Amino acid sequence: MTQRFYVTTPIYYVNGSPHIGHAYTSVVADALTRYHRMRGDRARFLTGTDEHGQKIEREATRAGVTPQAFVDDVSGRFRGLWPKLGVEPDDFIRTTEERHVAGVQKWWRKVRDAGDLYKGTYKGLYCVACEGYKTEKELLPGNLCPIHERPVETLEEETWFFRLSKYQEPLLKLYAEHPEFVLPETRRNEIVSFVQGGLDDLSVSRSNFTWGIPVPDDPGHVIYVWFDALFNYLTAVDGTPEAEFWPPQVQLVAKDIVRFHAVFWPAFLMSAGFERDRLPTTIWTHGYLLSGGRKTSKTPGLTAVKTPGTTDPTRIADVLGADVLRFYLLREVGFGQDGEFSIPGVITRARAELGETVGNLLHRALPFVGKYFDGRVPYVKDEDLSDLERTLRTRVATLVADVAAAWDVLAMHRALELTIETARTANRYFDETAPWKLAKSDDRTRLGVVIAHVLEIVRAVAVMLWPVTPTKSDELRFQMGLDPLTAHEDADLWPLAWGGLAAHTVVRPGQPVFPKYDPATEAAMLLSLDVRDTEATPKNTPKTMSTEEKTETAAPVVAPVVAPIVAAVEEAPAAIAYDDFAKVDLRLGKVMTAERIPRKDKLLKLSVDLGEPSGPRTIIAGIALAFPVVEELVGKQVVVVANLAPRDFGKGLVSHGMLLAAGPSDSLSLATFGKEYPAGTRVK
Ligand code: ME8
Repeated sequence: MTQRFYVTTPIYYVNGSPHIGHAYTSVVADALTRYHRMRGDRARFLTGTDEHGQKIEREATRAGVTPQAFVDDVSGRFRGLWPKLGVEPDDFIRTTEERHVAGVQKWWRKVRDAGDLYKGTYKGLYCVACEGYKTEKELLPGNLCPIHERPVETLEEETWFFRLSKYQEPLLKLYAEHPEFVLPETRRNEIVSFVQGGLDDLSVSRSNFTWGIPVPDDPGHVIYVWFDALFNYLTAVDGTPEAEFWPPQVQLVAKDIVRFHAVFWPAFLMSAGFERDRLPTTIWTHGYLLSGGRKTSKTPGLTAVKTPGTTDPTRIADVLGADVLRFYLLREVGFGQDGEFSIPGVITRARAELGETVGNLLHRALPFVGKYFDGRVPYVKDEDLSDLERTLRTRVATLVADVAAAWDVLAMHRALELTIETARTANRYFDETAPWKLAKSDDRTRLGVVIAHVLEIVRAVAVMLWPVTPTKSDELRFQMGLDPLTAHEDADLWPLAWGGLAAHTVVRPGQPVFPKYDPATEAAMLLSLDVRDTEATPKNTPKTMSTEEKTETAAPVVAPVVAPIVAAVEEAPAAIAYDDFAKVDLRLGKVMTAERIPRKDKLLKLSVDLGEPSGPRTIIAGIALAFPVVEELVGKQVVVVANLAPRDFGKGLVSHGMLLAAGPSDSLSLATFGKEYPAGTRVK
């Protein structure tokens, strides 16, 4: 049955050019939209640009142009990027558009009429880079914003306040009754503990600059940029709770702005009269793409620290190809986790999984069709199937269902892993059945069975890859004699049934679908993307064919090696006996609370549940620089050295354990497992 699917990305600030972090969220939204469309759903994908506020006004002044000229230029760069990445939003909203300005003023009046706006004076701290209010508690030493690491400003101005405090209980009820409202769970825990900590009323107008939407009936004020921006999701779908595409099923955000989306946004909507079933279904928070260990960012000073290459998505897509980049973004980083973006990594993935596994499968099979079956997909009778084919079909059917199930819960990395596993399964079947030997033995029936099965699996894989690599999937389909995949409402194109590639279809063999990366081309690619610091070290052993297969097919399959960035190797400590290792009691714990310690800028005080009857332990951990937003830690599963002697940090601070972590102190990651286990589980 056709379902409605409305997905949004944040609308991006136009204070600088788009980078790979923006590309990431938009590629995810595009892939999800394509997935839903190919399942027969009625889908809508919205993105756009956030163009008001003090930050933009200042950037325009710095550039010596009017704010309007400034935002027109930068917004155009975002809009121009999407076609280069194969990203096809249904709408691109700009907050300076009349439809949005009128919509926001309408919703302001609704909120005002509900009695939730009142005038007062705001006195406090503000980070212009976040366009967000800060409390002293959350600042880094030196009065720095924990997200942007830049000094905050002190504001004192007349303002309209929104009665956010009134929504504390309704919000907590929302999170309790609809745990799917904030995903993943760790983010929900953070948000719940933030709201439980108490909500202050929120200043929602500014009066000391003018680049914003005027407050209705109060011309001295402009609407706070987040009140303005969040309503874009509504104003873009014609602005009523009843609109066809309202509410959104998935609102994608990175963790820096989850609080705006999971706390302010539903509170604004409730105030404007939206019932629970008219609120967004899920605010889905993903992690950061890191470059050189830091979040990729428009703010100078936060980008690459070494030379891991450009973060300009246009340049990367121009050199490596949009589909290959899209595949990497969704495959490499577990959705919800942080991940280092690596240009050599894009090439490695593309070569090993798209080229050597998927492309190779097609180019291994097609020559047999030309040589022995008159260029047509062989006809297979049921009675010619062996147990091998029956097992293969069952395995593929399971994988196809599992891939869909992973897409349905936004586990795209897993969906792609299983998609590639489907191709691997077929490659193994090909090796096992050795069609080049069957060709020699003149067993045309058996040869036909094998080749038809391999091609059918390539078809299934191409379909499952289509949301991510639409162009390459259609190229695979073209060589198999199929038309480009075209989604229709009500038509589920997922390869659930065997046999989508009809017998006698005329194949159209051509060049390898995925690029070949010979060492010289690859080195040139890396250099043109500013990646230095590399060593030409072979990483993967290329897949080779037996000599017999080679002579049979003469198909191009041997892919050359990539030059990965090689991490510095530290000298290994001396070996220890197993008994020595066994003395270390490693346990899984769950972080219950996390707080900064005054005047200790590197340390955090955590209480960690190890499932002990005595209750959670206090652990003092030197991880503060990597977790500017301490709430992020709450709910996290961590690995604890549980039998370390207590360590006294003075002033009553005693640590009863140590966390395992890796990486530089300002971007370290905590050791964890892909799955949740009960607190206290032994790590062995
Ligand atoms: O916050 N890794 O705009 P923004 C992953 N205008 N995603 C990243 C990223 C990174 N390194 N860098 C950026 C704003 N993003 C507001 C939003 S919505 C009503 C207003 C992505 O230009 C990610 O989606 O700072 C993040 O939430 C968004 O860009 C922030 O974009």
